[in-house]
Amino acid sequence: RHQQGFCVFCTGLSGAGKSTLAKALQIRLLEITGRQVTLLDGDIVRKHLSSELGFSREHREINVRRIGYVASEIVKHRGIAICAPIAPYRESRRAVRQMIRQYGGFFEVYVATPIEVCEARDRKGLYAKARAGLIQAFTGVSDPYEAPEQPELALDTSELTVDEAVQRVLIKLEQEGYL
Ligand code: GGZ
Repeated sequence: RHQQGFCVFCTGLSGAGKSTLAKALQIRLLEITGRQVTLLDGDIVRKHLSSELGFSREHREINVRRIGYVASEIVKHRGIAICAPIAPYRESRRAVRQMIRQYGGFFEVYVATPIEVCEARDRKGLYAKARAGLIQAFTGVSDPYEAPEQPELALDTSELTVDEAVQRVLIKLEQEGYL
């Protein structure tokens, strides 16, 4: 069967649950399709591909476009890519969408967990540091996050289990003919 490549692009605040969703989705997609799934997680990409970049608007946009470029190469070759950066700017998400759409499917998943929940979780203690002024330009605290206006899917992980969230993504992919 003719298989198209596609990209699931998760965007949302730090601590929203992007990585958790992305990892669970990676496993499920491998189980269902038997195809390899490449995960481009925010912190891993920063380590290997964007280690010289900080968190200014300019640097975030460069980082997100790099992720988009790698994902577009994967999709071009009929692969499956899952991206999970914060990607706070609409403009760079739009650019990534455009890059990928010429080769295959693009699914923007807004991981819309309220900041109060992200901050209460504060799994890495970053919100506390940001509030204390120890981290500057922290998304949602002292730096913007432009919420997606028309994502393919919006999920509030404070109201869903990981499995339920994964299931929602899978249903969407199936409806669009990618599974
Ligand atoms: C936001 C920051 C910052 C600032 C460090 N603002 O929850 P984490 O820790 O593991 O994931 C966050 C990660 C964000 O990197 P991304 O590449 O996803 O961001 S972007 O798409 O905007 O380029 C967080 C950590 O890095 N972190 N400082 N100031 N997040």
